[in-house]
Amino acid sequence: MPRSVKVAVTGAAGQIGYALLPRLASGSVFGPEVQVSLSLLEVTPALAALEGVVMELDDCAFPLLKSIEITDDPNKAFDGVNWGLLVGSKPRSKGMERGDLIRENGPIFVGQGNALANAASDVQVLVVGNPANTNCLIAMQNAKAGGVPSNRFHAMTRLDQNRAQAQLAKKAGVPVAQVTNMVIWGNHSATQYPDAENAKINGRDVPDVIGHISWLQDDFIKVVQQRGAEVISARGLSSAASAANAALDHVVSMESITAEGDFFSSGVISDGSYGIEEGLIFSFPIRSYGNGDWEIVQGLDLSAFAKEKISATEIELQEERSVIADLLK
Ligand code: NAX
Repeated sequence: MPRSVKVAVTGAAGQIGYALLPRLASGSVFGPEVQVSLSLLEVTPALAALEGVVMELDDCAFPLLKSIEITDDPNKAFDGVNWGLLVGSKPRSKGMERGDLIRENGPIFVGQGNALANAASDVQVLVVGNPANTNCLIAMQNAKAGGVPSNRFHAMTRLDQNRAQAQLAKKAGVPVAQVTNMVIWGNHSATQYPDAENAKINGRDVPDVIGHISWLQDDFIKVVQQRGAEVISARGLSSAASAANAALDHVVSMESITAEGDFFSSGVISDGSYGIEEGLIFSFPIRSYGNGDWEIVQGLDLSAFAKEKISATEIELQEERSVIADLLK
């Protein structure tokens, strides 16, 4: 019998959901031997639209798609799941401050954190919905009481990593696959620090290959930090295909053992590595063991420039946490 995996996707009727679900169901993520059951969560008013997405998934006739359930109840959505992709959250509306968005979306992740107690014992969670790091912190803290280990929670910074790799590849005129060891430090926000100093192109240090240090310390960082806003201004909608792709890249990385010497970026609970306050959800370079466990890669050199950037993003995360302190158990 083929192995099977049950995946919950929240906000499944949204635009990232639309790009994510066919690829999950097609077998391109878990491989040709693994059947996929989808458990899709939406708010009640979006269930009708979600039915339409389910019709389309049916019409794809994916041989590996075992079942699809839809619900507006988080307790049902997370029942027995091996993966929880927490995409759903309210978008930032016109004139809304970041603090308002944090307050608006925080309670969603209290409820979903509690409901994750119903998940399978090997559950892994990826929070995509913004503000991703702080939402992840809320879900992680609230899931603790239900026995879900804190190391199962990740906030997505893989899109930022992919964006940074793409920019470096363009600048160096090399295929993107040659850009490795790309770490995004900190928050998935405009304070994130994409670290070119530790990245490699074909195994060589990026500053040695590109040489243009002022570009690396200025334009490169700004382009990566502002890429989401740039996509919105061009498309009129936020990144969806690339966000879905990054979420699936994260799943594939976590389901595999990271190659010796390599790492990828993910927002995980800080253990104090690199001087970051313990307990924050902070994006670090991590290596996966392929079974849900991971480690933060130690020993990367950080210049004074890098330390200053990393400190700024840590302070932003501490401030975000203070806005939702009452939601942390
Ligand atoms: P959409 O507005 O298209 O979809 C969001 C969906 O979530 C909607 O269908 C909505 O009904 C649903 N939803 C809202 N509250 C919910 C709840 N309590 N339970 C279940 N579903 C709920 O947004 P989309 O473009 O799909 O983006 C989703 C989230 O990803 C947003 O918060 C967005 O800011 C965030 N992003 C995060 C990225 C990252 O790199 N971490 C990048 C892309 C994206 O901007």
